Amino acid sequence: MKFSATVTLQYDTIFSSFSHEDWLKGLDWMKENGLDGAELCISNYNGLDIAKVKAELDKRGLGCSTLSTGQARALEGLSLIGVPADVRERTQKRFKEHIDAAQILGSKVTIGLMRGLGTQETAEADLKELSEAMKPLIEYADQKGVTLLLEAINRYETALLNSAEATLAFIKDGLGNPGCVRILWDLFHANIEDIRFSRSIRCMGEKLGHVHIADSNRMFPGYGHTDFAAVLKDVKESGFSDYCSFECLNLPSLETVLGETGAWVSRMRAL
Ligand code: LER
Ligand code: MN
Repeated sequence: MKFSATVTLQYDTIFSSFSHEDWLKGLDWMKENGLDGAELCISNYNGLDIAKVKAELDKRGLGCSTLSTGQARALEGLSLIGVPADVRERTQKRFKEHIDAAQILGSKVTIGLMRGLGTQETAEADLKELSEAMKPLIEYADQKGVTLLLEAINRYETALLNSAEATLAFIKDGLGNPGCVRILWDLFHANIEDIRFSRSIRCMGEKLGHVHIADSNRMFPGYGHTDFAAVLKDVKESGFSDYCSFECLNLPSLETVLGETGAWVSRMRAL
């Protein structure tokens, strides 16, 4: 099992302990605290030199776990569903740019809120639309050997794919179970939506591709009520050896996150 944390390259995010200007300091901190890689938050590729980003990761012996892509939904209105054809095409183009970058970085690509939000009333049609919009992305990712991560996100943020089981059902029945699509399981969302963590782990099996770590209240692990030792032991025993990535708020404080990450990761590795 590997560990990473979010670092953002262009726009600040509540999920990183570093501003975008300080992304290199963020990488230094990750290295110093025994993380294996960085989850990179990228909004667009205007003036972004991916070869340079890769060189900075390599210099520190860090990998890249996945590309976090959702900023462009809020900043540019990009979405795969519920938008005019030209916006959907721009969104597909952006995801293809992410896939190109992921191939260079050896990472995966997250499809989170930039898939579109849908509504409960139109969910069936929304998922059909999503399946169609994802087809060219799946074909492209498959050619490039890149994994797409569909994130299960709670009902207060989107009407679609809220639980691990709903996301798994969509991958199998809605997409035809392509090998290059797996699940991003975020423990904050799972705490709201899933029946039991152990049941989700068993259901997802090898379709689990990436884990987001945050406590039940989205604070740093240990400051809510999730039993991380039990969950991560279960995840490890299921055969998962990929990334668990911090995506918690800087709570209860920035100092806690910066000061406790290294020791927490060591404890989790020893499970
Ligand atoms: C992104 O990974 C996520 O978990 C969403 O809640 C962001 O809004
Ligand atoms: Mn997440």
